[in-house]
Amino acid sequence: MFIDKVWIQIKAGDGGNGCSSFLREKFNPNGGPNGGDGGLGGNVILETSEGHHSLVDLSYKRFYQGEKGVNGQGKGMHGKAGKVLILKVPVGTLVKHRRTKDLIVDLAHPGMRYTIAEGGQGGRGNSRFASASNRAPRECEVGFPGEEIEIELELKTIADIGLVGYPNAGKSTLLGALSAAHPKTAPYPFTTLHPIVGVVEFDDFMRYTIADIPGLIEGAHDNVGLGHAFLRHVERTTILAFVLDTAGVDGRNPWDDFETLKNELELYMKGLSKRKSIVIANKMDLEESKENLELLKQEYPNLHIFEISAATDESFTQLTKDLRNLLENPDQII
Ligand SMILES: Nc1nc2c(ncn2[C@@H]2O[C@H](COP(=O)(O)OP(=O)(O)OP(=O)(O)O)[C@@H](O)[C@H]2O)c(=O)[nH]1
Ligand SMILES: [Mg+2]
Repeated sequence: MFIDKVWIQIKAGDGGNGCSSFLREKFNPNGGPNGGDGGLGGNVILETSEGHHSLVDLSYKRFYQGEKGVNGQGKGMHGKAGKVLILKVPVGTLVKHRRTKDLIVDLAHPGMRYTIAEGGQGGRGNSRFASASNRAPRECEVGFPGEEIEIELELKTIADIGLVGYPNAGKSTLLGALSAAHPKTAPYPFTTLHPIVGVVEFDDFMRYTIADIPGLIEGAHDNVGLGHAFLRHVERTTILAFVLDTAGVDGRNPWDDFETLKNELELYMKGLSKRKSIVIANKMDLEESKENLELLKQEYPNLHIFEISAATDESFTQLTKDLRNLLENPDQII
């Protein structure tokens, strides 16, 4: 299951209570106060994890609570702090106040940690209240409450390249060919039902990520097809790669597809269609694609167009290198 939006209630652990007690020994029957402090309540922390690709793990439960600090005890024993609760989220998770929608933090990098609710301080034991005028205080504090908050988590995938295209254009076939990801591919529309991110790795350890999202069709902004729901996952990509069915297998043509796709992006988010873009002219193994490609080039003489056949090309080494080059030098893209 893929879930990219969820709201949860969080409460950090309360502090442990302070203790009221007095030293009682055989030869010291009226010893001083020795009640220990309560332990700190456990914080609740959000942590990004590269092993998590959706917020599904947080969708089964609404309420998450940090552990309470242990109460203080006699003989000056302070209570232990409550255990910290760590909630793992995918990289690219935006954390907002549930009601105001104000952004609290953008967990955009791997290994990021953010304390979303702090545990309460432990209450002081009676030994803390001793003074010259009151050497036998009975007073002690209860622990302070942990912070509470309701948050909304929204995943906006962060990838270097976002594949955008009509259903069946070959986006998933391409992702499978370029990376180690194994997305499902099939000759019918809407095979991909949720975003998948693949990683392309080089011998010098450079790596970049590619996000494959469900296909878009005209009217997506009116919720036709799968609608715009998944476009948030290409909002934050550096380069958009429009994957076109150059052969027009489904009875359309690549230049109209390109215009419609750009239009849908713009209707989803103003300015998105102006993002640095390239075109991947796919299905070049089919005869009809040759003429269509020439017409596409005539229509868009300045576009970066890569001609490929995701299904039949034997090597994608050049394409992966070219994409790397563009990521490292995005100014080359007009
Ligand atoms: N002839 C030919 N067929 C291709 C090529 N690339 C993909 N296909 C076929 O086109 C069909 C759709 O491919 P997918 O990769 O599932 O397409 P998609 O863009 O991910 O589609 P959705 O997930 O539905 O949006 C599959 O049957 C592929 O085998 C290609 O270069 N040449
Ligand atoms: Mg697909």
